Amino acid sequence: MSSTNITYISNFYSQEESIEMFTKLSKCPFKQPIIKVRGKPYRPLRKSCSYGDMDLDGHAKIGAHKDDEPTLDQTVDIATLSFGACRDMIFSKKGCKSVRKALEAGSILLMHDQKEWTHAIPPQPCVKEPRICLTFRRVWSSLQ
Ligand SMILES: O=C(O)CCC(=O)C(=O)O
Repeated sequence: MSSTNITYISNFYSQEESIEMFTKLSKCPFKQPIIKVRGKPYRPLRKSCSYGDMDLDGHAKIGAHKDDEPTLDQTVDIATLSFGACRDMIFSKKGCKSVRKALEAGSILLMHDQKEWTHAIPPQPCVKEPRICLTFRRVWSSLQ
């Protein structure tokens, strides 16, 4: 697993803490803004607010992508906390076998140097419950 440059810790929060976090976070003002994908309006099944995302159920998905925006400090790990439903994340790199990792409630995922890897949340229609994730990144306040 280390070849994907991730560290995964299950039970970073206890089950009780994780349920409490989910309950509190559910009250946050998550919104579903209409976005444009290849010029066409699209309402994602993922709700967002400034500090996190909520997947309404297993139909919500994210395509393979890299978190490589120029505004992100690539020298700092990206951390994701997961609450609620367990969803999978798929890590892929050209020429390597993809790695599928279940992100359990109360877990933390650290993505280290991900320059060569993409990650995706595939649809899992059997998942009927919502999931909330909080993602922490260091963003440059201004480009130098
Ligand atoms: O849902 C997640 O845990 C991660 C979402 C994601 O891929 C991202 O924020 O770049």
